[in-house]
Amino acid sequence: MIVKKYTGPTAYEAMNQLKKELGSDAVVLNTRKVRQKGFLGFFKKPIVEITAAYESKDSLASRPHIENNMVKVSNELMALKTMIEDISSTMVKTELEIPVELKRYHVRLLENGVDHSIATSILGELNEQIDFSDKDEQAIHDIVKYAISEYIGRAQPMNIDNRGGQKVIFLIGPTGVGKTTTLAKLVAKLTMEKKHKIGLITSDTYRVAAVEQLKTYSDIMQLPLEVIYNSRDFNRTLIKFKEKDFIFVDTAGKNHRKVTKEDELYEMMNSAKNREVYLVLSGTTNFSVLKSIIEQYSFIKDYKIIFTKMDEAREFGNILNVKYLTRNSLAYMTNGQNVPDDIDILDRDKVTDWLIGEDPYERSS
Ligand SMILES: Nc1nc2c(ncn2[C@@H]2O[C@H](COP(=O)(O)OP(=O)(O)OP(=O)(O)O)[C@@H](O)[C@H]2O)c(=O)[nH]1
Ligand SMILES: [Mg+2]
Repeated sequence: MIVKKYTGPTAYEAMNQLKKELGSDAVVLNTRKVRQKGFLGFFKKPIVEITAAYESKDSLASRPHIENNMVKVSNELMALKTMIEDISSTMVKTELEIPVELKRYHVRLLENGVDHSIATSILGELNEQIDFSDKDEQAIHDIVKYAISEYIGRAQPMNIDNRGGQKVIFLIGPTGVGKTTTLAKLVAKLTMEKKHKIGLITSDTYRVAAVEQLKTYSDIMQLPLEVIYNSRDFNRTLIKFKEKDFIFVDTAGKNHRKVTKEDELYEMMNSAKNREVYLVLSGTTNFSVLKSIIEQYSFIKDYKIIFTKMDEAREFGNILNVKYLTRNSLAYMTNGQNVPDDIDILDRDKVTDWLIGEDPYERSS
């Protein structure tokens, strides 16, 4: 049996070519649209590829048990067909098509720092669901905007309803991303409500200055601060703080490549029953590093995400990139060094506008 591929601008033309060469006995195994190869192929119209199998007359005649062989061939064909269907179904997924109506959104997402495969997969999947060819500009814009904002999801800030008992809040993440500053912002905002009892813990004993840094904030806000060195200290401090509604735990920044679930920090985290964990990521970190950070922290399932230093970030695409990859909720965005003002609950509509807006730099005005 021989398997051959025929391509043409349309299925009709590919089929004609096939019939001319193989005759009408050939069996069509699969028909699919493919992109032309090479970089420029992405911009060209897809072509149709037909895969056909046929048995050459000579070989059939020369076999002694033709009937048996036909059964065998037919079984083989079935197996081959299944195999090719499997291959082509995975190929279609990676070759999602961006229709001309969505091209400009694709370009904008890329310009705004959304990863190529993520942008392609979001818009390509949208195109598989919705026919854009009969829609006007406004309708297309609304659909794309809605889709992106669904991917970003509703922000999940700190739940300050603590009827479920004392809440322990951990800020974790790489070095220097703004964990301590962000913690101070969150605590200061909560203190302003004047109705919660708050305790602070730092497990960052790695740097002398780190304890000092949090001590300064705890003095200003008149909140107790405990320094802990291990999980035994942590449990003791929880007991000491048993009257508190909220306990905030600042942790030492760690090179993400050295993060493991055996670290004592995670033992502590697991011993707090009612906890909220925030993974703090900087808006200035590039996507390939962010990818390896989220990979490294993936053993923690329930963390929410805070993006810091958005005032220094050039693009906002990483918000969508990280959300798309982790599926974890986004919570806050920080945009400056001022405690407590420079923090906001992540605004999905604003982020969506930045991602598909005409001018990515408009946001800074
Ligand atoms: N521009 C800008 N700077 C920020 C922001 N948040 C924090 N910073 C600055 O980033 C620097 C590091 O902040 P820290 O809060 O000490 O960071 P950290 O994650 O606690 O650092 P380590 O504990 O050493 O891992 C400080 O100079 C902060 O003022 C922000 O939203 N925007
Ligand atoms: Mg710190």
